[in-house]
Amino acid sequence: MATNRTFTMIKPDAVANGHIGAILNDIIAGGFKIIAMKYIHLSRENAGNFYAVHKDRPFYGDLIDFMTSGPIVAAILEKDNAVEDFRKLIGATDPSKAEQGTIRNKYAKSIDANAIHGSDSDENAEIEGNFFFSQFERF
Ligand code: FUP
Repeated sequence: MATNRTFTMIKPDAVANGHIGAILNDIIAGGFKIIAMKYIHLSRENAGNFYAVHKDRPFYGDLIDFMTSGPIVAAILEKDNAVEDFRKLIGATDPSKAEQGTIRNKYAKSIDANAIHGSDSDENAEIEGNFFFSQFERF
């Protein structure tokens, strides 16, 4: 079932490389409305909790190191069919496989430093948005 909200993070590599503005432009040009947004530096505890689903994967330690290496931009986005359409806009997890013109194709360098996150299901969009934003901030 399509819902109208998804959750995203502009990751530390894209922030450090000066791509926040360009990525937000792409998101807005893609038809998404920004519902909530914050610029924060994740603690190891917060990053560990956010990525708990990956804790047994071989890349988990590197993922936490990377996601705490600098600030990120977290946001809730609204559009019809938001989860699926946003995954299309950002492209494949591995930027070398991401379609031309997608955010990862344009701004990501590797599968770990891949510029941006997008929720993979309506359920996770809700969980991830709630992780970063209080009810008051989500209006
Ligand atoms: P995605 O949903 O596209 O963000 O991808 P996954 O949920 O599979 O992976 C979450 C994050 O783990 C990725 F953004 C980057 C990291 N990752 C790696 O570092 N190596 C991998 O082989 C796969 C994922």
